Amino acid sequence: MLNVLIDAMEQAIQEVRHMPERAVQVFHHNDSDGLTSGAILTRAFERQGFEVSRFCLEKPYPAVLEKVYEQEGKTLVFADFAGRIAPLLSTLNQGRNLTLILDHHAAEAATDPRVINLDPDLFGLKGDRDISGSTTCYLFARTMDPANRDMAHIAAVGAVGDGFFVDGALVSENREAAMEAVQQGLIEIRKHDGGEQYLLNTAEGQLPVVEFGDYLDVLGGVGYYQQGPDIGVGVCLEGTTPESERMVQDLRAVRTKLFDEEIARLQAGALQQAPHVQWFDVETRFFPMGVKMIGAFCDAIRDTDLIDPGKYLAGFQTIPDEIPGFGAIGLNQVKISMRVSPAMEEEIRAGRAMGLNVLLPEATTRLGGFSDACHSLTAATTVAIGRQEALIHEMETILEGDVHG
Ligand SMILES: [Mn+2]
Repeated sequence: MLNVLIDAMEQAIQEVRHMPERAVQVFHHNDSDGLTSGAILTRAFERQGFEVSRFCLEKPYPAVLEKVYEQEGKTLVFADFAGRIAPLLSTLNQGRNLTLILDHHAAEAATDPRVINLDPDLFGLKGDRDISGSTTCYLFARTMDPANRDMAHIAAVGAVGDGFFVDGALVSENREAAMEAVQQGLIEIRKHDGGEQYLLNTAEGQLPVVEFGDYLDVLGGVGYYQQGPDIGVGVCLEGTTPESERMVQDLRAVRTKLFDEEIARLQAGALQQAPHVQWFDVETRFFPMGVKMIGAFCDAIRDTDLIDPGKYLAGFQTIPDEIPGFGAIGLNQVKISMRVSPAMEEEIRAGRAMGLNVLLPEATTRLGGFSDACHSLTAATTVAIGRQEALIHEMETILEGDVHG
């Protein structure tokens, strides 16, 4: 229920106000929903006189969380991730810091009273339909101060960026935020046959929100290790600048160049073949792009004649031992992203082939890796560097067992 969520936000805000330091640390995701979430929270807390330290993370890696929770007496806010790992944060926190979670993914309740999970999933709202991370942060900001209504359009950008539409239109709380922005003259909604188009009214004219979401995704994903997220948060709050325009253009060119070089390597025989899985390892060649790019690259090649349409596709990318703004950290992990061809997509949908949401987490767990976002047709996890072949081998073992069992 929305009322219960707002009440819980109200109480959490009281707790924040009772903290001895007027300072918060905001940790947020690097896609368009995550950047808009970070922007909304930063401005809302600053308006209340808080000093805000903002950190953009591609994933809430356990090693990063352990370092964060070496602190004591701080106010920590997680946005657009961490809803599901509230029990882990509780274990790390042990009552020592005030932790707020403003996520919208499937969530679990916290077990430490000083970890307050405000994920709407725990309050009967659907995070893949009704409410984005940005809209969750917007509701929180508005509860803190009604003046934060002027960020409704930023919430709508995040909601469109995450792409959760019903019959081509935003619904529920996401729609409320968009309508508020329409009333303020910051967004225009155009109806068409397939649903609605959302347009941002800017000083330079109208900009489709879908395009602006992609702009933010490039800054946060491709530009992750080059201050892209900082530029992206600035763009959410102040609009685009010549600097941001130049950066997005450069980042798109870098992405094209690095993808083309990798395609050439695959054409030259870099794609390795196991019985059911074809795989490759870009190692550190995608740097300085973020590790979201290995998934984007798999997407780009999954329907080409580079790959065998009858096998699963897996790509590895080494995760740098560095979090921008946070410093060096020994992650020692490699990310694996998996996709399938359109033909295999049909097999999985029909239940004739194992979904990636079963295959990859199972193999990853056997190697003591970290599973986060796994769906039946797209999945990604991390394992220790050097375990790439072992992971492929585990998947083959699981698939053999499935075939003969
Ligand atoms: Mn999101």
